[in-house]
Amino acid sequence: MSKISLPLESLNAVLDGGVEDGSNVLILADLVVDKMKFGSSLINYRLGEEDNIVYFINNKIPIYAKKGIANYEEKEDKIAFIDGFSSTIGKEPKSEYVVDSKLTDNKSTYIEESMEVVKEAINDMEGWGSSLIIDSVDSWVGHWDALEEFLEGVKPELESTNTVGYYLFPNLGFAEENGNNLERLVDMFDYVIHLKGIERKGITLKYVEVKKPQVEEKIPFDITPRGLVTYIPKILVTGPYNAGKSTAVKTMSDTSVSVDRLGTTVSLDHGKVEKRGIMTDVFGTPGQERFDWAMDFLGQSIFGAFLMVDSRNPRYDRLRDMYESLEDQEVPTIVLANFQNKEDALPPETIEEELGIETVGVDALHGDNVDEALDKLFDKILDKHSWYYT
Ligand SMILES: Nc1nc2c(ncn2[C@@H]2O[C@H](COP(=O)(O)OP(=O)(O)OP(=O)(O)O)[C@@H](O)[C@H]2O)c(=O)[nH]1
Ligand SMILES: [Mg+2]
Repeated sequence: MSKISLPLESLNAVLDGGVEDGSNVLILADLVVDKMKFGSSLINYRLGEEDNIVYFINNKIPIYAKKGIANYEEKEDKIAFIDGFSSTIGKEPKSEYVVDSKLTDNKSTYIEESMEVVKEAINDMEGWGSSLIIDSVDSWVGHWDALEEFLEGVKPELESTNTVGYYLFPNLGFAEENGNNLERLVDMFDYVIHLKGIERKGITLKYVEVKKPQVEEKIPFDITPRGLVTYIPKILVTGPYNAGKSTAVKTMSDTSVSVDRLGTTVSLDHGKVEKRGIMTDVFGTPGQERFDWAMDFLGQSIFGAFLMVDSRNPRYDRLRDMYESLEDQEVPTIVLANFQNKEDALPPETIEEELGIETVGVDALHGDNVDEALDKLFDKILDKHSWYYT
């Protein structure tokens, strides 16, 4: 048995590398999560890992699903579509594999035939190591016995061909405590991965909860055109006037925007950062006290913060005030001791001692140590962020 990786690094990390070969994986997606995009990301990723794909579609005609697959033309011979839908709407199916029964007829007959076609398609795939995608389980709701038979019937095929079966299922109201049906589903699968979404102060937080095996850690994520990333919605760069906040936002970001007048920030800096499979939005506040409203406004639902210091002249009192409000909200914070390229800069150790907050020395203008500081803050945030969701 070997582990098959999924398109999200931190998810693989909590699963010790991914899911077992030959297993059945239920992917339960809350409605705020675009299940279709998740499915495409999974397929694109597994194609990149040289998998063959058997893609069973029973909720749209396959042509719509093809659109989500990157380099479809190039990979065409690696993907077998099973059209489980056209017959239902009376359309001529064009795929290699077809389920003739209609979804609207006897469900058990439909599911049974689907199983036979899936088995055939898996066995036809050349080479070893594949992914089976079932999109979607929702039309089988209530037909739990038939679903169970399907899973059991397909399982030996998965195992003998080193294939993982992924079953996509929109969460149409299986609330957490909604007992029996969910429990039964969880029993049937080897893995249950719940893609959740909650609304927090105007931000939709999406995160992965692994229900089976039960994993405590939650993984915030987002779906980008290039695939899945761990997503941290808001990191703040704050600190006194002229400490180098705007410079730091610019240096650490792939793309950024600042609104400055006569060299001082009058609105928020905003940058997008993507590294180590983690994406985040970074916001820099204006440093002058007359702009403290920006902090009040941004200070809600911050995931982490950099407190920027001019190491030649740390304004400790102002910094302590600023830190207090972050501390109240238990925001993971790192002090950036900036201007380390200047002779008269105090060393980060001195500042850390004075403030009692983890401090990293940086030169924001030239980017020295900025990546390291980001890594540290990411780790701090991901270590403790599970409480955001409770
Ligand atoms: N030499 C050097 N110059 C820096 C460094 N960081 C920032 N600067 C310069 O310091 C000046 C102020 O930097 P900003 O990034 O605008 O400071 P800020 O904290 O955003 O300022 P406000 O928004 O007005 O509070 C700019 O001229 C930067 O180029 C650094 O590490 N080394
Ligand atoms: Mg600024």
